[in-house]
Amino acid sequence: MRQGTVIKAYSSFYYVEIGDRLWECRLRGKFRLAKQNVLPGDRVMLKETGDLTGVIEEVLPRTSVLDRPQVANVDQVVIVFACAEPDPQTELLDRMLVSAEFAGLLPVICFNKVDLVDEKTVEDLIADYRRSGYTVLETSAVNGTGTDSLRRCLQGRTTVFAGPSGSGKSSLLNAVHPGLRLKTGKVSEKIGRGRHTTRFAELLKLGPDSLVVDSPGFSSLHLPDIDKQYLAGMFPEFTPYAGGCRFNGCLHRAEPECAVKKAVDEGEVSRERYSHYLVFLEELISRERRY
Ligand SMILES: Nc1nc2c(ncn2[C@@H]2O[C@H](COP(=O)(O)OP(=O)(O)OP(=O)(O)O)[C@@H](O)[C@H]2O)c(=O)[nH]1
Ligand SMILES: [Mg+2]
Ligand SMILES: [Zn+2]
Repeated sequence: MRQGTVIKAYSSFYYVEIGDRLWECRLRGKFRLAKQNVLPGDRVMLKETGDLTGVIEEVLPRTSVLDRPQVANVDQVVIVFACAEPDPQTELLDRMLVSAEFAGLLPVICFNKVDLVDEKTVEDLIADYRRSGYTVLETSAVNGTGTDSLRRCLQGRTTVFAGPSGSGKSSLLNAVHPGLRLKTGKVSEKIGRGRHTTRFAELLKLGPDSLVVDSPGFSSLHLPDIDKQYLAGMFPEFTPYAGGCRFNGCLHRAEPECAVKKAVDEGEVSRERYSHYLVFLEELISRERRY
């Protein structure tokens, strides 16, 4: 048997890299029966069936798995949102931050297309996130702003690029690494959204120990099954206050003497982020009721 890494998967084929050769593989039936997905980034054992063709016999243990986009064994998520065209949806961004945290991945926020808006707009977008302790990059794939910082941030890691269609994920990857020549597509003028140009998640090599996954954009995201008590811990800016609430197990919703709510009222914590927290909390609670 040989060991390799799944680069991409489509229809019922899995492309597995071993050394610098690509093997076209199928899945052993037991995976289909168990409904176990084999994902880009997975390390697998395969049995040779012909010239550069094989059957995947085993998936090796994963260090991480992200649900959307579905990838295995990455250590960082660069969440790309455009400052405009399409307009950024901060609720989706906050969902993605929570999901990255839940998967144990380091999130980096990348506000792209800074060339399309004035400085004040960029600062307003970024302020809440920097204040919350996130790493935030400002980039433009068109004029090169921030591409050096982005390249440095990818160095020595395996990173997945995630975000809405048209935010510029593929364009940014081309900007940091022109050799990739990824396909990009114009944002529709009529509906102001991307055209889903990237169709499959694909693992790409930037250097000997730097890998990235370019992935298809998405516009909605189902939260993972998080215990409602843990949700607040996934909003890092709540942490310094959470211990000061009157009730143990305070969900920072309608409880009296809630230190998190007080911090929101006093402008210490972003009201918008807090309102997203409440939306997510309600989703998790109504999901618990259904089970
Ligand atoms: N003005 C401006 N346009 C950009 C920038 N980055 C990307 N674009 C444009 O935005 C459009 C979408 O870019 P893509 O790179 O295809 O976006 P994507 O996120 O990969 O989209 P999907 O593959 O559909 O998920 C293209 O027309 C790009 O030229 C930028 O920094 N500034
Ligand atoms: Mg793309
Ligand atoms: Zn509270």
